[in-house]
Amino acid sequence: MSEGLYSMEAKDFDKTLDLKMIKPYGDTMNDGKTQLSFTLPVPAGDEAVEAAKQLMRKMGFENPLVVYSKELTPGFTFFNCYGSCTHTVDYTSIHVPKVESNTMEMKECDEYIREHIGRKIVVVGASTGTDAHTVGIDAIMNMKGYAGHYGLERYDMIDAYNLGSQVLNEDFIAKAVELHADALIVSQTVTQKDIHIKNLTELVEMLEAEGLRDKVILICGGPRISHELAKELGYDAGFGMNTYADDEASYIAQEMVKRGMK
Ligand code: B12
Repeated sequence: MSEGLYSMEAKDFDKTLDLKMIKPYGDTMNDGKTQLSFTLPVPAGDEAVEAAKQLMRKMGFENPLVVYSKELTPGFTFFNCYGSCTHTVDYTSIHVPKVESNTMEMKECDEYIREHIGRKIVVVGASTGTDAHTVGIDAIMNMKGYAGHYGLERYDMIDAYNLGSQVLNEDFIAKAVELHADALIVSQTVTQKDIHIKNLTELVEMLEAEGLRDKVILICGGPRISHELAKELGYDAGFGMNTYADDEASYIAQEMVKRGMK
């Protein structure tokens, strides 16, 4: 084989995996190769591309490369870029708080409720405040479910009430009281200007003011909700992306048993 680039063999590439110092992988281990995109509030042109590269260097990327840029609307340019990340993280020191329950399939969960609680659980759900997104709460509650996981309405041992979207916190609470809810589940999708924090906090405060907070299991969910955030806001549990009705029904049932709720 000739000298130069083509003489490189697999053995020449870095294959070191150090979990205490991980960084993005592109072609070879530890090359740091990353794709990112962003918009800058300047018109398209050479200066805009240079600004994007300088910004990437400040973000810790070596060899910044702008592979695509387009002015979206006058004065705002969008960039697709590549660069090599210079930072690493210690994967071995990471601890992510998670909901602690065993996820059971629907039939198993129904059986668990029948055996340990002996009556149907009442779950009231809504997408609250100004949030108009219904697909998330429907994925959890609708009879047909989502991605092969049946929703709560399908469970024999759960009475599920989906109130839809843009439900005011006061109306949500009133309905929960009327239906004698065991669990309240809230979906929040829009997080612009932290509207979800304000809305979720208001619900907790209203429940506390009415002396209801400790009487229900309170859960929130959505694409940008984590269990950690939910706990901080005063919820019992939080569920994010790629969670299904099974996760939530199992948590509610096991939590009710833990608390001795009959
Ligand atoms: C469809 C959609 C809409 C539709 C909603 C229709 C409907 N009936 O729901 C319409 C067009 C109305 C819409 C409007 C808006 N939207 Co919109 N929308 C989307 C879109 C494309 C998909 C969302 C979705 O349906 N996902 C699928 C579901 C299944 O996923 P999910 O919600 O994450 O749910 C899963 C988990 O999160 C979890 N989960 C969710 N809820 C709950 C609840 C509980 C209790 C539990 C346990 C679990 C759980 O379980 C689900 C299954 O795994 C997203 C972009 C995207 N691709 O995600 C933007 C997006 C959410 N929308 C966005 C925005 C900004 C808006 C508007 C404000 C736009 C505007 N300026 O008018 C308005 C909001 C109006 C309002 N008042 O709320 C932004 C939100 C950005 C942010 N960080 O806040 C997004 C991310 C788009 C973007 N990239 O900018 N939108």
